[in-house]
Amino acid sequence: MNAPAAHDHTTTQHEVVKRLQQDTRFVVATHENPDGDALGSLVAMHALLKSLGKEVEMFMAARDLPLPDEYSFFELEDLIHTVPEDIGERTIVFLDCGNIDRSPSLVLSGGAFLVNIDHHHDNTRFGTLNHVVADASCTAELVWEIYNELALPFSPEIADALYVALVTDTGRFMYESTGPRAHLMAAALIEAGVEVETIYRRLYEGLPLAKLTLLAVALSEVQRFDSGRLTLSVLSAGDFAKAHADQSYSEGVVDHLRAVAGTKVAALIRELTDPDRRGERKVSLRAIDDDVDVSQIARGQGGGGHRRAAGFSTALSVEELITFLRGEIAAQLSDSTPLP
Ligand SMILES: [Mn+2]
Repeated sequence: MNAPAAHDHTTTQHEVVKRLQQDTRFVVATHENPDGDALGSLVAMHALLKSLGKEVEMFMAARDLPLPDEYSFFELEDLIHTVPEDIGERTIVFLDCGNIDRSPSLVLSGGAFLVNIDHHHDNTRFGTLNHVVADASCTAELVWEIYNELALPFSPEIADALYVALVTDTGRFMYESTGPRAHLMAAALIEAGVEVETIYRRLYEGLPLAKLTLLAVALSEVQRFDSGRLTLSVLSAGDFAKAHADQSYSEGVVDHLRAVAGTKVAALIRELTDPDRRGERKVSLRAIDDDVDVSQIARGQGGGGHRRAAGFSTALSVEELITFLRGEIAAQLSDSTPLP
């Protein structure tokens, strides 16, 4: 049996490769609150450009640092927090960014050329060149394929970065997005030296006690609506303070909510604690199947994401949010599942 073909996106991939080869100065950037895929893709693309002999800097907002503990091993080289003076002459490579508004690097849109490499189906195609592959398991899969096209070797550190992106974005190879390419990529990376168990420990063990405390609070405040089809929890700024928890410690909480029987949509509402974002809340949404498209709900509030995993920020109160979410779910399910 032949190996499954690469995605049918070879044209844009060639165009990306041409750009990377021909241009000389770059900035690489990703979305705010970067996750494993964002960071792994960023680090791997930075290294790729370096190995092509390019001048490249990595843009990340100061407020996204320090990175969450599980990602603290990522080495962020050539890191900048402000827009370089010569931005108008640089090519910007955006990674894993569905929507330019989700990126604090919005200001970077003054670049000479924007390359947009992503796998969000609702990507707004804000780039000059858009390499958007909705059925890729992660953005890092696309970066890995670019390495392959260029026949560039990568260091064990880059293999680790790509593997972390792959494992986290596929829910450890369990989400719907996990295709044959994801497993081929994993095999190649393990052959390149990834130590699977080391990565497992970095990502999922050695967690700060405060993270467990915060999870306990979230689980003790679970609420269910409409016969349980909406399962949600709320974390206030006070909950974070009491648990001595960073905002990033809430990562993964929503997956516990999704797992409850009868749930169609799980939501975690958390109040932001940054002084400059007081009163704002972040909402993480998960759907258990295709009956509800949570990215559509998120877009209604200026956010976005995948059909089964999406999010948005809002100034709405908790009560308003719950009303909004129940209404959106009811609207999407109106044909098949009328409210009792
Ligand atoms: Mn991703």
